[in-house]
Amino acid sequence: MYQPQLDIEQDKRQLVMADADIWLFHQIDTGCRYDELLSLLIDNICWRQESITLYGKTHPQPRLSAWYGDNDAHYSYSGIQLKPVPWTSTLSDLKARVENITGYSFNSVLLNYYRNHHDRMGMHSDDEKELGRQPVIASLSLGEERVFVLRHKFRKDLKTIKLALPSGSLLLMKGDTQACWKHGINREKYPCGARVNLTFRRVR
Ligand SMILES: O=C(O)CCC(=O)C(=O)O
Ligand SMILES: [Mn+2]
Repeated sequence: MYQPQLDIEQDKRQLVMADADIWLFHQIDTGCRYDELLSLLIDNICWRQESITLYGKTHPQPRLSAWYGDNDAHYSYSGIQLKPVPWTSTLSDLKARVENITGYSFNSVLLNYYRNHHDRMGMHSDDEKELGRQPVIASLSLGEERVFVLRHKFRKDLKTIKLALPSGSLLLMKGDTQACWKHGINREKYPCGARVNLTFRRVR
């Protein structure tokens, strides 16, 4: 497992990588216990299973997802058009906490629900034009620890990075990260519990 280098500040670490600007905050204050927040989100978010078309074939996505945000924060990826569901009090409270910690402001959040070890997310970059150049994405993980994989798009000499994302961690990706790296969540070999991930974004 890749060990990120410690930054001088106690609560966050910077990943030392070429062509990326990634920070990991441990155990952020979410205002309530992580397991309670996880159950609340699993029970109350309007989860959907979208279908994606790859090479002319349509498949259900191997996870559930939901898009919340300001009215005008429309987003599309892999041919899926997303109209935001309005902020709930839980999500706008989490957004304010994440903004406070990171110093960036967001107008939307994509939530992903990995129900078990089969659920996953393929390698991709969050580089849609709505996110602008050098998007800033803050990714909060709750529940089962899963492995976040990062692979450079062009440099074959750089090793694939595997980073464990524990419950309550916040991963901040900015700078050239999306332009130069792909990331994803692999399926796990052995059964595991549920995980919810929230990626706060700013859509233009
Ligand atoms: O679940 C994760 O940690 C990754 C989520 C992600 O990459 C995304 O929503 O674009
Ligand atoms: Mn992503």
